[in-house]
Amino acid sequence: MSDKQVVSVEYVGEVALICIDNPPVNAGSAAMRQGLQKAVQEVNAAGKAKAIGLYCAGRTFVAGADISEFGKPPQPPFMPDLYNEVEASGVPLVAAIHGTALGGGLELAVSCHARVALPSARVGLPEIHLGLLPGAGGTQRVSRLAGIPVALDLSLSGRQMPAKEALAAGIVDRIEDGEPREIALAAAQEVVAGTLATRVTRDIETTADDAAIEAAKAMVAKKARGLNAPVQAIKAVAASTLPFDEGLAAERAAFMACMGTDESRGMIHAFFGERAVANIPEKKETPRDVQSLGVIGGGTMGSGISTSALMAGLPVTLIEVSLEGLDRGVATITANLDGAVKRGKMSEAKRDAALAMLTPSTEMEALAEVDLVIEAVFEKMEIKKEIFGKLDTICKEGAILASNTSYLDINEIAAMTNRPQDVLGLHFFSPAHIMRLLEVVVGEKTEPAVVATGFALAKRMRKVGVRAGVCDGFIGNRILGHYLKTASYLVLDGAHPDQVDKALEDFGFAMGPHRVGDLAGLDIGYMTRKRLESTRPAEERYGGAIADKLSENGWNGRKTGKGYYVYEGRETLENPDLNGIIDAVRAEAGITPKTFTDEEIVDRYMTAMISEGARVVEDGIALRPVDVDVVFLMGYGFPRHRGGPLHYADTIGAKALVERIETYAKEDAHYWQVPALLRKMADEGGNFDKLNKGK
Ligand code: T1G
Repeated sequence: MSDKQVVSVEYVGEVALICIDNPPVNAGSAAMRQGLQKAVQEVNAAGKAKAIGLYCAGRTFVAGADISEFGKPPQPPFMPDLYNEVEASGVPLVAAIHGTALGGGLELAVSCHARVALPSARVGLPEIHLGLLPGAGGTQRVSRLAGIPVALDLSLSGRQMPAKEALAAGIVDRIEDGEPREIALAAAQEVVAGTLATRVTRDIETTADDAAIEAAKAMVAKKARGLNAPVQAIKAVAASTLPFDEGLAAERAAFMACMGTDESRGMIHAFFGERAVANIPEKKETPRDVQSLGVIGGGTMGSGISTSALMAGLPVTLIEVSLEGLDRGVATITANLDGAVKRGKMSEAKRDAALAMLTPSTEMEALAEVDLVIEAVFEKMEIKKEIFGKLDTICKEGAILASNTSYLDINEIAAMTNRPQDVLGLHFFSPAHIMRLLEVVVGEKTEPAVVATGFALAKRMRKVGVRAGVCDGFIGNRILGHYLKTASYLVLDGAHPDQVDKALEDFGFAMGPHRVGDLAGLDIGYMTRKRLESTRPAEERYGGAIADKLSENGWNGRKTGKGYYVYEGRETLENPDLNGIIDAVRAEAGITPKTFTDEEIVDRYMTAMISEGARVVEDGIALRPVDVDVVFLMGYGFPRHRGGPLHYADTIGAKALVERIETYAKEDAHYWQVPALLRKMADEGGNFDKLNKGK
């Protein structure tokens, strides 16, 4: 796009208006930067204007640097230099902020000489979500305008600050409602009239606040253990007490210490990945209109799904077999909504309106007119088949019938109806009103428009839909089932559950697999192992003996107060009976325990996850490697700065992964097999990133 289309200048009396029009979010691309530089220089040279109103077309003020340009050769003018030029402009600029002025967008606004925001506008420095920090003067200018605590808060949280708060903090000078162009014009005219004061931000002195800096360091050491960007961001903000140019240089150094790191690359991959997964073969299909939902089952999942739908403004008819079950479901939904109000996610009025859209019933006939039904009952195929047979006779023609099953065969369920084309899987993750992942499981006969409807529903419910094919466990649980065996083999062979958990938490997982098992309930894994017992290949090493003994003792984790750990109130303690169980199982299996380093624990665990992830892509269950990454980032607590298992695999390299698997295979050739895709990559120098780009 040429400069003139991206940035334009018009004159109204003694005022110039500069408009940035760079859809979709007015990102600070090279064309935008070049256009803005030219426009500011042009207005100063022309000498016709006494003030400049700066605004953006479209839905938002500048939403930041153009992330798609990262990693490419940078083109001048570079943002920090450009914003210094804006600040040095002889003709003062006033920014009219609407939508979200984020990152380089807020940095542009604070390099202007005054700022007016629309009431709905929000400002922020979300670079931390990309493993970066504000790199165009944001840490220096926000500190000067609003103080070091606010600059730390925005740089470290990456949150979006509402206009009213930004006004109180001193980041914006006024709040006015109206169209951005009109706001920019009126504000510039006020600058000329002297009724809107202007300031050169760099000339403002930052008040030192060592206590805030130290508190931020302590918080980051605890909450962002091992991450680089937060540490660098604090350094940059602390430098804002130096003379401006020294502080700016310190910020630049801190920024460059983050740019291009694996941490930043991983988080940028996650940012684009969450959007890339919407690129499905059915993208062009017209989704069916969904204005009402039916949910069958008021248990944890059914009530979570209902909550999420109600929060998205969708009426829900909730079906339970008994009044008692129905009351429990309604009570859980009410509690979920009350929690959302407490977390500030919704107003009380919105909560009441949501509850008013809930219709509980014990009669499935109440679903006759809904547009889409989500079955969320017990994970037993027989029960699901019976329900879908009934739904087929009750629901109107064109109604979509979805199952929330987490691993069962959607084709088998669809075969119970005369409308297999209208059947798909919508696999939510618990808690369903909080977790953003939704696996959209496509059956052999699922119609493309029905797949598109699943994705449209995901977006409506503010979830990220990932397309999955049909197999046991789809994408996430299939891979989970594989790599959890590695955790159990490690414990059988000598590692302690707590050591495995700690090693993986140091790698970045929020919780290690044993703590997760205790949280979810060890009985779930127990039932899965029993379900699969008859199909387990004879040559497969059984890793479930220790977990079986825990469940057989009734120790199923948090809900029973004891599992791998003991739970007393908020305390998580060692289970004194665990070592005895482990020793007995090892002795019975004739295992002489050996020690494992934390590094080897992580290597084995991650290699197993990567291997099954590669097979899921090979088998076409996931469309691309990035789809596997997004499933694990959004559904399994995978550390975001690692970008997901297959993005992380590229930092190890296919050759090294193949060598690892071949080494491990000497112990267990059945479990450790080199996926064909990985072998091909190793032989041809490929990687998952190239595969994402279709190379
Ligand atoms: N650069 C390039 N493309 C971007 C973009 C960006 N900054 N932000 C969004 N897009 C694309 C996005 O990929 C999608 O593309 C489309 O715009 C709509 O986005 C020097 C270094 C602004 C709140 O981190 O938070 O400034 O999929 O679906 O839900 O200090 O986008 O349609 O092809 O998300 O309405 C800092 C990131 C950059 C902001 C809008 N800024 N963006 O949300 O739409 S680093 C950010 C967002 C920086 C400086 C530093 C959100 C949004 P497509 P969307 P949305």
